Amino acid sequence: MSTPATYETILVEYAEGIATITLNRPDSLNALNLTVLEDVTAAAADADADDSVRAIILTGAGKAFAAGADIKQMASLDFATAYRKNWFAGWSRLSDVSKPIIAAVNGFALGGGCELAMMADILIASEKAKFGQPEINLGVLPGMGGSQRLTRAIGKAKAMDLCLTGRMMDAEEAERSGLVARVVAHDALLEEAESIAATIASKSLIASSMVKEAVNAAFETTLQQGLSYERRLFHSSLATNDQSEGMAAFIEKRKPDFTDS
Ligand code: CO8
Repeated sequence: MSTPATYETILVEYAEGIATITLNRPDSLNALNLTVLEDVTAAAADADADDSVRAIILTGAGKAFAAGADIKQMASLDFATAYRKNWFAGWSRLSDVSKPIIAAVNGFALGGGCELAMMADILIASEKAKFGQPEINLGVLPGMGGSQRLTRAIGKAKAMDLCLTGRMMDAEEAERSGLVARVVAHDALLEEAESIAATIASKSLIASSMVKEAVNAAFETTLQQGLSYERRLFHSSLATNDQSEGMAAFIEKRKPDFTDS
């Protein structure tokens, strides 16, 4: 595999088709500042462009995934600057990544940290994980998608509860609510994330990217538009060598050898 670039606020490792991006500011509970934004989005774009990477894991060092936007940096931010620079809009670059992203939530995922996790495609949580949108305690509101993605993920009742009270929800409640796909023992979190990533990495990259595109389209379209979009993507998949190989392998009772073509 190729060697990833190095960054100030994150660790990046490539191994066996998986890029692991670790938020690495444990002293501030991986609070998200502009450098973190630039580092994470650049590392994710690099991994997306690198042919040796087939899935991406995003996690945090220490006891937090990320405890939100960096309050110390944000405290002096004024309206004019934030508005003119469209402050923190750059996080949307993560949504341009076509390869599947797994958020392995190891601890606190609060405010922008919860919102960052929700930008991933699959969320798995350590039993120690805690989720919340505590911005209201700071006299502000979610600003990186908490009011939108959380509401779509867990519905109005729980989203209002979390955003208006600022309370935290534990991993079990997060799974029950539909925010996370799996909860695992804390020490098994990375292993589980790697196992999911390896499973995805063994598939056709074209098919996994199309799955991601189709599921995400469900949040942007009416049902009829979404069904039509999915059907057209399916039709397109018939033009790939991986479709011929996948179906031939099934009929010949052997493992497919996908070539991402
Ligand atoms: N920003 C900066 N520093 C932080 C943050 C943060 N979000 N969270 C924790 N830290 C720092 C603490 O200040 C402390 O630093 P120091 O040792 O220098 O005092 C260190 O991390 C350890 O934290 P604690 O001592 O507080 O650790 P505890 O285990 O006692 O508490 C908590 C853990 C409960 C997670 C607590 O740290 C906390 O409540 N943190 C803040 C959580 C929060 O309010 N998050 C939301 C921030 S706002 C936001 O995310 C908005 C996103 C949208 C942006 C807008 C886009 C347009």
